[in-house]
Amino acid sequence: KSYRVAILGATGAVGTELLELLASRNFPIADLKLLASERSAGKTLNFKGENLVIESVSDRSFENVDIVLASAGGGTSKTWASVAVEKGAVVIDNSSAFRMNPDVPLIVPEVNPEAAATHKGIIANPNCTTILMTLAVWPLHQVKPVKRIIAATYQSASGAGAKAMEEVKIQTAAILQGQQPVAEVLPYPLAFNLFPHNSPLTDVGYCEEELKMVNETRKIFGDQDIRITATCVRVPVLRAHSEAINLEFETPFNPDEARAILSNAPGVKLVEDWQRNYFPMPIDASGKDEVLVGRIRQDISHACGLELWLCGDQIRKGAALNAVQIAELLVEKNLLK
Ligand code: A2P
Ligand code: 11C
Repeated sequence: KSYRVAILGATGAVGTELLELLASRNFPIADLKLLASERSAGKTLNFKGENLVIESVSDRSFENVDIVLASAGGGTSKTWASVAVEKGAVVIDNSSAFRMNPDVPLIVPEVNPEAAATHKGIIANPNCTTILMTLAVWPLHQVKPVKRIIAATYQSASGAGAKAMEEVKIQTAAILQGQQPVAEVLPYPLAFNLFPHNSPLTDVGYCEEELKMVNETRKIFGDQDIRITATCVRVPVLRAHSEAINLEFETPFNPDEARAILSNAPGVKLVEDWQRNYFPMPIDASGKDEVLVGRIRQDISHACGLELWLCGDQIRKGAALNAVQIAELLVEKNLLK
């Protein structure tokens, strides 16, 4: 059996990756529709050697569609997800619009695939930093429950979209030529710089990105008691996010045991060469499906603490790959309408 798929936001950083993944993973496609804003209407994108014409999204876009992969921002998803569901499609939404809605499953296929069975038309793809962190923490949490997570992120430009990636390149070139960098997409120059994450600040002093890590991880783990805090930072890296994670357990967690667990964990690749001081780096994670995890060590400040470091491709596992894996899960479990 094959399916009629639409990509909403096909021209974006995640949209173009979705296109590549649907082709490379041979997703069973009967028909593929590329949707974006009217700015892109009439342009083409290549899929398996064929140039497909991009359409401006409208009511009619979702007729005769089985699966919508949406990655065009929260506002666009809020406008179109219900229209698509009404017309009979299942929407896998990459935005934050529906993630905390109790009727919407929030899924990392390696962690909580069973949640897919409860969907009512919309399934949410978690935030990239959340996805990457859950892949490393969940296998350990299965063996010994994690009490508290303290995360610090080093997030690439890709998290702010294709235009932000382009902006960092232009800023870098400008600085190298002795000119002032111009920031239009991101709030401040990112080249040769970094700044606390650019998502809106909330009244508890955390930015939205930090609270996404807290609330989404609890929902995915099905554990509202787990204590989580995060500091999210944007760094001048193009497309892979890094995270320093401190975990506190009820009882000590031997680093070698954690290493053994993570070397067999789905979606995770252990990268550690203590002799060479070689550990996960964004340039090695870019373009890869796995989240690279390493530098696992005893927290010297806490007997039950464990430190680890990870890097994962934000556009791939942090967004597009996870969404395509959810689509594959729906096919495998026969959960499409
Ligand atoms: P477009 O290229 O036509 O603006 P990114 O996350 O890389 O910035 O990409 C955002 C994606 O969302 C792009 O494909 C963009 O299309 C699409 N998009 C943005 N606003 C809308 C909208 N109002 N309706 C449909 N697609 C949109
Ligand atoms: C970033 N995580 O790196 C963000 C981008 O809720 O899906 C995606 C925001 C989201 O800036």
